[in-house]
Amino acid sequence: MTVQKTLSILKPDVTRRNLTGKINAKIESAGLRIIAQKRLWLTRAQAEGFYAVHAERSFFNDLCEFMTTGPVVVQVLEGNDAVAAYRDIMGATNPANSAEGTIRKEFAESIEANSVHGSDSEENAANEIAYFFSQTEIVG
Ligand code: IDP
Ligand code: MG
Repeated sequence: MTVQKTLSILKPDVTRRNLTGKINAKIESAGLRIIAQKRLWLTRAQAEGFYAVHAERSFFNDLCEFMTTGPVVVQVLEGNDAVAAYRDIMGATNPANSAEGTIRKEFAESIEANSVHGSDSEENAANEIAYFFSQTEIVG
């Protein structure tokens, strides 16, 4: 096991339904520590930049639109194998396929409005963290 950091985003469907605390409780119950956190209203350019790897996907425009419909909460999570650990508690992208007890199973509204983002590799985590946070904002 290695201590890792990962980038989490609580998406606009979470802030709209006032579920920030409920999701944070699930994150902390899983042993992950929230070592940086801020609430932002992403611009279209910020959303497009963040999801640039998906630029060719059919859902890219809708996704960027959705991500700017309200505030998000961006977070840095730290813990043992944090990248995989967070992906585990997030559940599958499509909540119809998410396992019981996962965040998306419990809270996601749809495959698009699926409540949370989590980095999918340690390398992407480092890039995604740097996209939103400066080193001085991360307090482990
Ligand atoms: P992930 O968030 O589970 O890593 P990705 O494939 O990286 O899933 O997709 C990024 C985000 O794009 C998803 O979380 C979801 O919000 C949205 N998305 C993915 N696939 C679809 C789709 O088929 N239709 C609509 N939105 C999608
Ligand atoms: Mg992804």
